[in-house]
Amino acid sequence: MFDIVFISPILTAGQLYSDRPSVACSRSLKIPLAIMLWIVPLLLIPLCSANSKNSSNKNSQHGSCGYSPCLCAPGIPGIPGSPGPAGPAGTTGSPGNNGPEGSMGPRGVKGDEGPRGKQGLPGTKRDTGSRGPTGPLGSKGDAGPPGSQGPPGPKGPQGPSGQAVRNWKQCVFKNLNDDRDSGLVKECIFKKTSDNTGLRVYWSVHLRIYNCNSFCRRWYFTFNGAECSAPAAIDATVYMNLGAGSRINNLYRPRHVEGVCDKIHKGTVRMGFWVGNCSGYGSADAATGWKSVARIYVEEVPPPQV
Ligand SMILES: *[C@@H]1O[C@H](CO)[C@@H](O)[C@H](O)[C@H]1NC(C)=O
Ligand SMILES: CC(=O)N[C@H]1CO[C@H](CO)[C@@H](O)[C@@H]1O
Repeated sequence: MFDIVFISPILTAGQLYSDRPSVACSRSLKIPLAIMLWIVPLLLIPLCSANSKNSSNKNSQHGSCGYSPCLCAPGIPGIPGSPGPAGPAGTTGSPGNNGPEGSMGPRGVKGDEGPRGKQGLPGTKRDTGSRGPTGPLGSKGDAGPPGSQGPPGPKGPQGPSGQAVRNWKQCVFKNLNDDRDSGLVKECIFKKTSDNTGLRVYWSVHLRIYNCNSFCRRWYFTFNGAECSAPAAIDATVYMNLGAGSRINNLYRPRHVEGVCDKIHKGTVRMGFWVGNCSGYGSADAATGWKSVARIYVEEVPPPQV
């Protein structure tokens, strides 16, 4: 009741100064409401304090002094007024400060591969550098294992014809017993293979002259009917100074007639063994071969040294 009593005069004053009562009423109500919110508590405070003092201290002077007005019970609070209209928009505030830096975001996914770049220009050729120094000789390596045996090589070309294969022949005559005093005793046919080679020949047999004094017989070779002339004849002689009458001898002795004749053409060569006169001596009794084998040996030999 006290509150309303005090507020009413204020409202009345507001109405008195207003030209339009209706509007002024709402206006007067509005302003006092804000003021009331201030004034009511101010008015209540002393009342409450007086009551509290009363209740707290019975012996105080105020308690006894203000006891009578506090007999009135406090009124019920008034009905709150309706809210006023929204005020005009405030001016734009100044921009605030920059906030703190945020934490690093998650790693992005890998992008697609870019297109292939264009081919670059060809580089310029540089001059050849100078030769470097020869390096030191390396150490000798270990010996490798022996290799397997290779296949046999091809057959080589035939070498030149030499005298490795000897060309020779012998003609043998058993129990010849040729008693002629002159003429051809025997022949042996030989095949000579070269013009440059020589022919080595010999005759080996028993020869004899008989019943004569100072007589001689000669045995010799012929080649195709002619005695050797390169270098000379191949012959032998048997001479006896005394061998007739009381000094008769019948001397069969082995004889050997041998030599080499050059410059005989290749081909067939008729080797002849003859008996005849010694130069300067007449005929005499001769015999060739007796109870033994007579032989003519022929061999083609290389040319002599120069
Ligand atoms: C051998 O000598 C005899 C006697 O002197 C002679 O009659 C004969 O013609 C000679 N033979 C040859 C081939 O010269
Ligand atoms: C109304 C009221 O609270 N009165 C009090 C005043 O003080 C006396 C003494 O303390 C109290 O007994 C009363 O109740």
